[in-house]
Amino acid sequence: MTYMKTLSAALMASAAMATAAAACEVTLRSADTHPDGYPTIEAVKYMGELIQERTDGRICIEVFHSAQLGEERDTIEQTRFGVIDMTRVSMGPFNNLIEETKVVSLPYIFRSVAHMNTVMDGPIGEQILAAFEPHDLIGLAYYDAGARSFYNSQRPITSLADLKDMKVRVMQSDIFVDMMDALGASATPLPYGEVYSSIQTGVIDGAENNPPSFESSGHFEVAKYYTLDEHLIVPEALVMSKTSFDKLSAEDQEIVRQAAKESVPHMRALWAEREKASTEKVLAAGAEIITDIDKTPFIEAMVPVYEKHVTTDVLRDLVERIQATE
Ligand code: GTR
Repeated sequence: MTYMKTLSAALMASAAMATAAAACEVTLRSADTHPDGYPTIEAVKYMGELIQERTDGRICIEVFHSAQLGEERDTIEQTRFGVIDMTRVSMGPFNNLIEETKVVSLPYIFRSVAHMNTVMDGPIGEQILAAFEPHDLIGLAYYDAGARSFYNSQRPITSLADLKDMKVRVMQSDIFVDMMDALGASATPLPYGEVYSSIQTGVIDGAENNPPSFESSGHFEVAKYYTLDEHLIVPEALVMSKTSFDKLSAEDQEIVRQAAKESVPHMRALWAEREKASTEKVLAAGAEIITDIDKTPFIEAMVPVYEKHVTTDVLRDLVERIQATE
């Protein structure tokens, strides 16, 4: 291509983009802590494409990745107050705000990721989504986040004894602090963005997460021992500000809800691919993945956590129904 042709092609492309952007009467700003390309980000972008198509370009979503709009606790607050329109976060940081979310954050409450998906796709998932509304949030969908396991910079964990007295970062929820206590370790609740440097400088020994986060955060570079004890299977939530939702017509609200629903299978497919790719990447970089671990003592140690946190009839009923779900 000649210089002039390249230039006019570039000008036409930017004019087309400007027209598309101008056509968006409403741009919903959505926050996420993960880097661009992560399955949750791509799923919300996909949802945005569906919405744009179905509203003839009137409504768009702009995804702000890499915690550009803040850490999860902040984006939840900002979404409640309508400063941000949407946020995609783990259910963990909701625990101290919305009682029902505690149930899905209990260690070993789900027998497998498939069990979690069945529960969240059914009436229990619906009940928990509805619990967001009194807190000025509209629960739109659940995403998959696999299972979370421990990693650290010190030694391979093959039993509870190896975990003893280790300083481990957890998400900011009392359940996770009590979980670490029950396991004989010491919990350090921190925002996600502070974990890398805290391990690197020795403020903490490690953290816990799923393989895609272990990889995309770079934590594997500073904490190479990763033990697949799978103590938490916490679903992720995509929530919208009630203030922003109420501004949409009933028809547009339905389009948003439906597009969120349709983004779920797309997300799950991306998740499966990413889990595999992340595992390969960390192994190639020298991480050690310990799979030979007896989970029984870990599961048994959780009794006091359930006793302390499952304290109301609503929570007891949810726990029983989850356990009874095949
Ligand atoms: C990730 C999750 C994030 C965030 C992060 C954390 O797996 O997708 O939403 O919760 O873990 O540990 O803070």
